Amino acid sequence: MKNLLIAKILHNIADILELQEVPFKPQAYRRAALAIEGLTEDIEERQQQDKLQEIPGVGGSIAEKIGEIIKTGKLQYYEKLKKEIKINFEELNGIPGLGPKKMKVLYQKLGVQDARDLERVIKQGKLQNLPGFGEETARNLLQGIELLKTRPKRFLYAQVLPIVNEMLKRFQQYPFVQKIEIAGSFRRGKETVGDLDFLVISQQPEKVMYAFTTMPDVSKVLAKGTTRSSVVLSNGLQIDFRVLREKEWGSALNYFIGSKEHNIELRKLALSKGYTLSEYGLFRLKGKKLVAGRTEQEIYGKLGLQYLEPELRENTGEIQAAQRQRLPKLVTVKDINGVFHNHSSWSDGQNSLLEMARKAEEIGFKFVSFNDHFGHMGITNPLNVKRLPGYLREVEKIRKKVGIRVFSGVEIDILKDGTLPLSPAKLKELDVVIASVHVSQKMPEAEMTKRVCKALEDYPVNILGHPTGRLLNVREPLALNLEKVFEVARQRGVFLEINSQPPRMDLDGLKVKAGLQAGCQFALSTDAHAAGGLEFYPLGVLCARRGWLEKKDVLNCWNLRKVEKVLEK
Ligand code: DGT
Ligand code: CA
Ligand code: CA
Ligand code: ZN
Repeated sequence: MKNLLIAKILHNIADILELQEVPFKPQAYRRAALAIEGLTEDIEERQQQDKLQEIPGVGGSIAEKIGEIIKTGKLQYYEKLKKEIKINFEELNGIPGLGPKKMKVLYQKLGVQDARDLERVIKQGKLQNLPGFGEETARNLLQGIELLKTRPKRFLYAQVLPIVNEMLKRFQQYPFVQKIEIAGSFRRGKETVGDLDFLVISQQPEKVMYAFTTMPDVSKVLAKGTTRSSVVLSNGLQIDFRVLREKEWGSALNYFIGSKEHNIELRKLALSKGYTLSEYGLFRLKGKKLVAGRTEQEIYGKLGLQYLEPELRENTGEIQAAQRQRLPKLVTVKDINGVFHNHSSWSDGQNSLLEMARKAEEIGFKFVSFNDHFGHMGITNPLNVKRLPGYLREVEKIRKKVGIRVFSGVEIDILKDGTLPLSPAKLKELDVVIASVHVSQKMPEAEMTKRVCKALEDYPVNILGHPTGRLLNVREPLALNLEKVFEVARQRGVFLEINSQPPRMDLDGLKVKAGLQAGCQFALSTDAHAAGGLEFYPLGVLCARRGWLEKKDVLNCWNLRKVEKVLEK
């Protein structure tokens, strides 16, 4: 699961070397980074089998660096490079629209070292006069900086997932750890997390805290005690660790899974029933006798509630539903029979259709749907009327080579005026039509809403792709009246996409719930641009669960015959 982290570091190295005008090396790092993104298996397995160097672009020196990242989570060479260049590379690189070439010009001509410098030169009107920049670039960069400043520093779920898994593995191995679980927003499956919260049972808390505060990737110890410690990792992520007693495990787990809003409601309910609830247990108000605390089930039970899955605990009506025994039976990862919306090298993907299909089969899917870009966009190498027949023929060939159902289709641009660049008749020949907004993303709400609704009304669309268009930490959602869009989608039988790509997770749980209440149904997509991307479908399942969905609400859980039938246009 470290594939993406490693690819990211190698990409950044390529960028820095490019900035330093080092010849050839940047391309080598770039090539290795792209190959690792497209890898169909866990890179750690490759390393264990001593097969890193079979990856295209990976020679002895890069293989060694990959090993270091796997072992320590970071790379000395990269840290050194970052110090060598006089600019805050990661900060500048986080500004949308700013690449190494521009960074270099900005540093050489205007001495820009970080986002603050950049903001200053734009406001002074100095940047606009540089060759290759201009007013529009200045405006976009300024907007990007604003976004950086106003957003709290939160980590993507997928970014911290390998860290969580590694921590669990590491601590489960220690003989002095009886039990360890992750709580907080991560446990609730939120798209981003502020920090990580672990809970531990141990008879030797000193040993636990020593092991925790001396982990290889710790850059700072914020607090160290026997019941509670906090550290910051080199990437800036804070981790809280608490050691508990067994009799309070359930109540502590309940408290620290949260959310805070859920906790507050639950305490109110407890009080109304003559109890008080805290992280130490559920107590009778009179006499303070402990009534429950070992397990969460016990606590919810005493309060007259069904057990609540962590994903539901956001105080959006779950406690009332649990009182009436009306909680949904949430969809699970195992229920997903296949995934929609995947890209191949026919547009902007890294792997061939066959490689993607084989990976889907290996994961155990019963079907996979290919939806390469179709439209006018330059950057994504989209399909067009001329290339479409060849694409469909290739999909046809793939069908004979794998043992799963392969759907053909496109992800087609919803143009500015709400039309699609392919006729309804042609679209009907495809198995799966996904329509998405990629171009002209800045439009007033009324116009944008009309545009999206028009596309769904005038064309045979199966799925509305990444409905809000928001990219976590990078791009705000489209100005869109979702209520209206949901209504049209429901009338037209268009499935709302739950996109599993790490920076998307779009629709998110809350919006999924709103769509469900509006009577819509959902399709889960991976939006994979490399074979490895197919593995992120559990992220979409988290959104579905946070949105209260059951199997019947998610197309991917239906049997194949029913899926084929409902896709007919
Ligand atoms: P995050 O870290 O911002 O993504 O969100 P959480 O939910 O992980 O929040 P965090 O780490 O501050 O605290 C973990 C849990 O502890 C939180 O979900 C609920 C509980 N908690 C924290 N502060 C309070 C509080 O002031 N009141 C109550 N009732 N619970 C709290
Ligand atoms: Ca947290
Ligand atoms: Ca915390
Ligand atoms: Zn898209």
